[in-house]
Amino acid sequence: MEEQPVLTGVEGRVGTITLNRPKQLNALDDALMDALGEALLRFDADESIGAIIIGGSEKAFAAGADIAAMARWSYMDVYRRDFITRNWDTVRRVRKPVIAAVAGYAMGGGCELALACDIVIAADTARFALPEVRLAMLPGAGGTQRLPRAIGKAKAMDMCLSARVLDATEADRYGLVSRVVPLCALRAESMALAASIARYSLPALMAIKESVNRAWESALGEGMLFERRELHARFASEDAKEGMAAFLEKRDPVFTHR
Ligand code: DAK
Repeated sequence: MEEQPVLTGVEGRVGTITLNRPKQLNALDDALMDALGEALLRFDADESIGAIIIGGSEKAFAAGADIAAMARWSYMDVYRRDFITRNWDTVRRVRKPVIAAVAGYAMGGGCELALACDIVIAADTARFALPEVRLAMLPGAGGTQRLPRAIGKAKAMDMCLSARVLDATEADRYGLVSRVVPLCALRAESMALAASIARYSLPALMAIKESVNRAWESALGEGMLFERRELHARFASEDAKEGMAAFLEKRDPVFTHR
């Protein structure tokens, strides 16, 4: 029987997605990206899910776009099929928090996929690089755009132009990842973080995610205005009333995600 390119699971309010082409180091081909997008959208639509984790194997989160597939394509193939935009951008449509749990290689498109997630937890074995220049390609799934915003122009240029590989400690120092944990703790730490996030009010999480992304993608004035409107909108939320009442009554809040 053919292997599923991604495996999914549910633990409490957390949806897990595991990239599953271990022999190809989770190289991202169309079948995998289609399946990943489908799983992300399914969890995003599922009322019982509050946060999503994307992980890979111990050796590789993902070693990039599938070079064997790309080697066969012409300009017309990728233009007409809208390569990348068609199925790689799905992660950007997800409104719930998405955590990348990265062990081993996060190369090229694998690094870009991690960058497109909201939080990156790296095992101490994680290795990040945008080595497309070695193929005479370029990081075309957001690498030249998200990386400078995440770690600054100088370091992004260094990574994109020299194919330099960052270890987990450097990636942490540069702000590419949120935390580094021992490999043996990656799964448990990612799950604990996701579960703690998923306990909060879902509309509040979605509003926070949207506001932070607005900061990332717009000028400060625009972002501040957006944040203010999102804050005002919290006053229409049942959970916000409950959260404040619970604080004043010195008890735990019971959120209904409304
Ligand atoms: N694609 C296909 N197969 C891959 C692969 C990849 N990216 N990475 C590894 N594999 C396969 C290998 O071919 C090998 O297969 P077999 O020979 O066993 O059949 C198997 O996985 C194990 O790999 P290695 O034998 O190489 O394993 P090592 O431990 O020795 O080395 C490595 C691990 C990660 C250092 C090495 O595999 C490596 O350098 N892989 C390639 C990394 C890379 O260059 N990644 C960037 C891919 S390019 C675009 C938008 C986006 C992109 C491009 C265009 N446009 C909008 C136009 C994005 C491009 C990329 O991501």
